Amino acid sequence: MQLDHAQPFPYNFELKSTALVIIDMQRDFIEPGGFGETLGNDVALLQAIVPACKAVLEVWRGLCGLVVHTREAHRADLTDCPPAKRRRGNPALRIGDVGAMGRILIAGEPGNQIIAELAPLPGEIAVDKPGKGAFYATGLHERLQQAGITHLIFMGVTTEVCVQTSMREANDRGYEGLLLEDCTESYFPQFKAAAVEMMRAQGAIVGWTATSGDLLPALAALPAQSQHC
Ligand code: C5J
Repeated sequence: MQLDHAQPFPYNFELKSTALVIIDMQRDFIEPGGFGETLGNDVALLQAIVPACKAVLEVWRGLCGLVVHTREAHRADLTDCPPAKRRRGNPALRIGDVGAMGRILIAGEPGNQIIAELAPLPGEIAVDKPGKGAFYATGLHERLQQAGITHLIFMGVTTEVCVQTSMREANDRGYEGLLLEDCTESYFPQFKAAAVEMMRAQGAIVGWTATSGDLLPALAALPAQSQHC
């Protein structure tokens, strides 16, 4: 299958060897009252991409494509949280502190759950990642290799932090990555714009970009495949 309008040039992929990777669509970043908002961010910016993400996820599921969800999450005892990460900056709440939705960025806490609209289904891969990238200390690469995955289509938040880091990690591991521009967002629109430009610059030095409006018609033309159902 080819996405003719992908940038900087058409993107080719096969459904059976492609995973949809949804980065950190967790309540604490997306919902009012969560960690993101306590940091002074406007979560409405991130909420705006939920319908587009949901539309892609539903079609992908209908085709039995492999789905990967990530959460930025640490163990309750913080043994996987470098002190430098916890110390950084001057936030009102630090990783592990108790916020409005439980302990900040701690696995299993209410705020650490993926938002209901995109909640993982049984059989989908859900990864707790202690870093910004989806490949650091998660075993994700091994699971994707076992599943025969060579291509990754990315959605999620935030564009210039966990999404960009994950795409760069994937690129260094040999995956062909594509970012859906209308399915990713940042608290800082100028950072999103810069990150998108950076990834596809220099002949797709990190990967490709396209929109859900490019992907969905291409997927609609496909028969369902059973490999990942
Ligand atoms: C951040 C993320 N921004 N998921 N996390 O700390 O991008």
